[in-house]
Amino acid sequence: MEFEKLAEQFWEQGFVVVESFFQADEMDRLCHLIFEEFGDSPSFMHDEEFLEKSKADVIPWFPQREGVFDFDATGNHRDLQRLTAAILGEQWCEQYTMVMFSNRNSDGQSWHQDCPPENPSRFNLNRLVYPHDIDDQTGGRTVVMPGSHRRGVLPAGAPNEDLDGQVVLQLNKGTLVLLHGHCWHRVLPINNSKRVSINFRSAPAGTPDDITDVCVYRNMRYRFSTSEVVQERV
Ligand SMILES: O=C(O)CCC(=O)C(=O)O
Ligand SMILES: [Fe+2]
Repeated sequence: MEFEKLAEQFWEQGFVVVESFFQADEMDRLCHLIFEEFGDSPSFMHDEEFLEKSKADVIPWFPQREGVFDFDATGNHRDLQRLTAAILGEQWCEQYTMVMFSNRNSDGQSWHQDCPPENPSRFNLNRLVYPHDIDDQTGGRTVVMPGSHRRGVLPAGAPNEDLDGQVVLQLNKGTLVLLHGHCWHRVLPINNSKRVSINFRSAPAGTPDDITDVCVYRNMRYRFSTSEVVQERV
């Protein structure tokens, strides 16, 4: 694998997509585990205001916090570690594993940055693994804006509109996406199928653990730890 070339692409675009990074049987096993965990009609109580304004129609699960370690081997994949080091340098740190589940016919997620971009060297690195195909039929494709990790704050405006230059990703089972936390991204509405992604979040060495506590949307900044809108944007 050409780690340096992929790292270069990452720093140019703010993301990099590697297809067939993981084996299909490993993906099937994790997908099964996730569907077992969530069952048929899971619910998650983000407060109404957040759901309404962010359209973040997604239920997070942090397996390690519940003593579930079935995802660790995937996160510790040797080439994933190497690619991460090629991007962040040898001293990067692991944050946590977050599984994201979206129900059939749910809204996806509006444009956002995972953390405020004011300090370009303070960011999280999403390492997203897709354990099933996500295409036009399933909906829920991930949309990114190339180069936007260098463009500062996501402009205020309509939370979900198409933006010039956006790229809609094709996500086949086993695809890895590394995505800079300042890179503008969103998830399209989901059709009649469940959607999951697994995020092995990491960051440059020395990044505060709560780096993703405040998320930037086009209509607000939101703090998860206190469930409050910390800034209205117009
Ligand atoms: O599930 C995805 O494709 C993207 C999720 C996301 O926004 C994130 O992990 O920060
Ligand atoms: Fe995100």
